[in-house]
Parts: sequence; C-alpha cells; structure tokens
Amino acid sequence: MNPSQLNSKHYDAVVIGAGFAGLYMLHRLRLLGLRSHLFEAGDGVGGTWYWNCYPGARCDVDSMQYSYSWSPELQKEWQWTERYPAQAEILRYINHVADRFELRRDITLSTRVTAGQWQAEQERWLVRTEQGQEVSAQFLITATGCLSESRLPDIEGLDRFKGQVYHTGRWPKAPVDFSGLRVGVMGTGSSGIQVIPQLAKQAKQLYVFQRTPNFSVPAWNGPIDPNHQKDWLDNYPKYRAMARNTRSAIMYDYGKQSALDMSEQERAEEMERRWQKGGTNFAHSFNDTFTNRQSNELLSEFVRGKIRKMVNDPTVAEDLLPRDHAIGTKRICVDTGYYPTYNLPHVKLVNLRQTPIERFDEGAAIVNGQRHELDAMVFATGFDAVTGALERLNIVGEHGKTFKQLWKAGPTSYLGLMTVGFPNLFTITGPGSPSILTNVIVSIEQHVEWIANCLTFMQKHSHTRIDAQQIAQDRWVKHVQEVASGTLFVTANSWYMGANIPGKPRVFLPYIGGFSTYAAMCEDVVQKGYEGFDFSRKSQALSP
Ligand code: N01
Repeated sequence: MNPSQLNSKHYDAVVIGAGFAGLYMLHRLRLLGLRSHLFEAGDGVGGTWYWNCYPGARCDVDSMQYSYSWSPELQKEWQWTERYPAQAEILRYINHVADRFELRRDITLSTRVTAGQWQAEQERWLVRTEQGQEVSAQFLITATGCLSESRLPDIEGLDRFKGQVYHTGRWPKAPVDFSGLRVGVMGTGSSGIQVIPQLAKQAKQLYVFQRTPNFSVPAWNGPIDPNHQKDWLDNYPKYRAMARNTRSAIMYDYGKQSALDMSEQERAEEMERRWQKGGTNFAHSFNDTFTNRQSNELLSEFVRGKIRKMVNDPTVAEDLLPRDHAIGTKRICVDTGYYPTYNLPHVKLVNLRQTPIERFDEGAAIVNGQRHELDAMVFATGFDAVTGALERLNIVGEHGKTFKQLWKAGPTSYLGLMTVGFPNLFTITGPGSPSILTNVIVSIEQHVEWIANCLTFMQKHSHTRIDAQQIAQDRWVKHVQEVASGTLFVTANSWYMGANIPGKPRVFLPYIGGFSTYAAMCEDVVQKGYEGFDFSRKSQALSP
C-alpha cells in the first residue's frame, strides 16, 4: 500500500516491523479476522535480513532450521542451497513468504512509526508515522527486532571524515566497490568477523581497528548436503518438535559432560571433533561451559591455540586472542577465513587496547599520533540491542511515560510479552524473553502464537483490554536476573548486558532459562487463566 493512501484509518491491530516476526503476526491476525496493518521503515520486507546486506552476511543457524515451521506447504517447497544461508537467500525466502501469503496488501513500506499514545477513553492506540499519518488500533504489536537499532561510536572528528562511511547494519542496497581503496573497519563481533575477509578481497589496504578480540569458530560452509536436506524435509514435524524441546530451540549436539569429568585426551578429542564440525554448536561442547569458569577456560584456551596456529605473525596472533571474557558469554562468532585474513600483506590489525583511537580528521583515523589514511570506513559496531528499537518508537503508555523513561534502571516486562501500563501492546521477542539466545525464528513463532491465542481468548470472552499485573512483572524481572546471575554471562561486557552502550543500565536483557522451559511457563500461565494478566471489557468488542 502507498503511504499517501493512509489517513486516519482505524484498525483492530497494527504491527510494527516486517521481519520474520511482523510477517507471521500479520498472517495470524488475518486468520483471526482482524483488520490489521503493518508499518515497515525499510523499502522492503525482511527486517534484519533487509538491513544487514553487507558483504559476507550469513546466518549462523543451519539452513534447515532457520525457517518458519507454521506452514507444511511452505516448508516442503523451499529448497536451501548452502549449509548456512547467505543474507540474499534468506531475503529471497522472506519475500517469497510475503508473496505466497499475499501479505503485501496490508503492509506500508518506507514508513517509520515515530510515536504511539494510549487513549484510555477509547481504549485504542494512536500511532503516528514519520510522514505524519495517524492511525488508531485496539492492539499494537511491536516486531521491531532485538538487533535493529544500529549504532555508530562517538569518536571525535567522525563528522569531519570525508571518506565513505558505512555501518554493517545499514548497508546500502547498491553494491559497494572497495577496489583500490584504503579501508578501515571497526568492530570484531559477528558482523565484523564476517565482513573483514570480504573487504580484504577488494581493498588496497585494510586496517582493522580492534578493541576487543572475540572467539570465532569455523563455519565450514558449503553447498547443502542433499541427504541432510531430504532427511529434514521428510521429518520436519519431528525435528521441529525436538528443537522446541531444547534450551536453544536448535537441534544441537549438546555436550553431556563437564570438561572437568573428562581425561585430558578425551577432552582434546571432543573439542577437536566439534571444531571440525564448526558452528555455534562448539560453545555447547560441555554441559557446564556457561556456568563453570574452569570448564569454560579449557574450551577458551583450545580456541586460542587454534588462533595461534592460523595466524603467522605471533604478535598479531597474540593481539587476536580473546582474554577478557569467557567463551560464549559474548555471542560466539562463526567465520569463513577470518583469522588467515591477517596473514595477507595488505591487512593490518590496529590494537585499540594498546593504542586507542584519538580522532578522525578529513582523511584519516589517528591512533596514538599516527595517521591511517582512509578512503572508506566500515563500522561493524553493533546495536542498541533488545531495548533500543522499542525505546525509539516513542510510545507513551497510560501513565504518560515512554519505555525509555520507564527503563532507566533496566527493562521491565512480564514474560517479555507485555509491560505494565501499556495495555493491549505486545512486544514480540521483548526484553526478558529468550529471543536472541535461541533460534530466534522459533522464539518468534512461540510469541506470535501465544499472542494470537490470547486475542482469540479475548474475542471469546468479549474482553477489550489486557494489561500485565505489576506483581507478576516484578516477579518476572527478578527471575530473569536471578537465572542470569547463575551463569558466566553476567561477567562479560556484552550487548546482552547493555555494556556496549554508554549509560545503558547493566542488566541481562534476554531470558536465559532456556526456550523449552520458557515456553512451558507461558503455556502454564494460559492454563491458569492467563495468570498475571488483567482483562476487562469496556468499549466495543473485537470484530469477529
Ligand atoms: O555487533 P557486536 P555485531 N571503539 O556488538 C566494537 C548478531 N549477528 O553487529 O567488544 C572500538 O557484537 C565492539 O568492541 P567491544 C549476533 O547475535 C549474527 O558484530 O565493545 N570498537 C565489537 O567488537 C551478534 O552478537 C550474525 O570492545 C568498538 C563490535 O564493535 C549481534 O548480531 C551476524 C566501539 C560490535 O560487536 C551483534 O553483532 C552478524 C568503539 N567505540 C550479527 N564500539 C550471524 O548470524 C563498538 N566497538 C552470523
């Protein structure tokens, strides 16, 4: 739909964001017979996979698992080509879904939601867009993603830098040619580790400005094994159910033993076997990787040994060794040729821990008084994760406050689904839900289905308003932090902890109790009559 066609429309439900979450939500709302509309800031669907189209962008969840499970037909007809799907292939898949289920007619692209206001009298949300449109909706559902609010670091002089500037999370749609250029890249998380080997293929000179080294495991990506694909296609319902029954919602080979209960040789063989398989599964080598520092250190040291072997210059290798966090407590990275990139003569690692970046000027990054002349600068500096996109929406609840105003000491939510004082507003993969600690599509489906079932319940009972109870929310917020504090995750300066954003409160943002446990808790809440939620009936009932 063209943005100019929208004016003062009244909907049953408005969804924000056309990624995996928003598209499925829209589909389910339609099945409920609700008049629904979706706003998307980008000029295409795809969410994360629309914005992060930098060279090398690829998912680190196995292709056969990184897809919707809610349509057996869709599941059967789509063929993946590689072990891990590349960004372009996932984007094709999402576009296929949008077409196949005729979702586009209820989607307005290129339209950012910039404000929302609860109208208590009408029991409706008034939603405004950047273009000045206003619509109202009984239900507002955010599908804005956990890693969508990209951030550039605040470095003196960056605004004066005359070269090209890119952020991996806002990559241009037209191909960028770095051939013959002197390129700088900052950030060595999952995005940086993927983009760096690709930039090295083109750039005349590549400077990697690294503050913190990360642990990365080889992807061993390649064409998908046809037998693997066939096996999954033949057994999808069984495998999906098995995945949902795990803590990560991924069919992993979860280690069953502590590293400390194995002999040195057994341990070495096990780590080597898992390294040869590659992927994020490596972090699950032992059953106590995330809770036992000694066990974790054995796994960390194994990876350090691999890095030393892959990088020729021992000084560079030393700079690449992660020592400030336990493996996995910052999201483990998965790479294709990352470490050997540092053996190329035109690639230089600049260790910002030893020599911090001072400033940019028109043509260079100045580090410790030394100019690094640059034609382009790529920032892979991450996101204001989990809460950033929600806060940016500028939604005012019935208490007259926005999420940003309320969340000064950390986000508050009940089950990551609703926040007290924002009636009829659901947050798909909101703070305090497993979301990004899992195969996020599974978490999205669980949330969307829970919300759709809740709306069905409301229709059936002619309820018009739902809100979370304060006591239930307080208990949940406490539980989320308690579970996290039993793990090593809280010891890392990660985006999980809000540590990458100056001034952001240090609390653990997702729920680490495990997907299967969490989904069972959500189901239990329903079985107990939506325990912890208040319903009421005031205005017109939902349309049938
Ligand atoms: O972002 P990040 P990302 N000066 O926050 C550095 C998912 N993802 O976009 O650690 C210098 O992890 C920062 O350094 P430090 C995945 O969940 C998945 O890479 O703060 N450096 C860090 O090195 C992932 O975890 C996939 O010291 C600065 C980097 O920038 C999440 O998205 C692919 C700096 C940011 O790393 C985010 O990943 C891509 C400064 N001022 C992303 N500020 C796959 O599925 C920041 N940095 C494979």
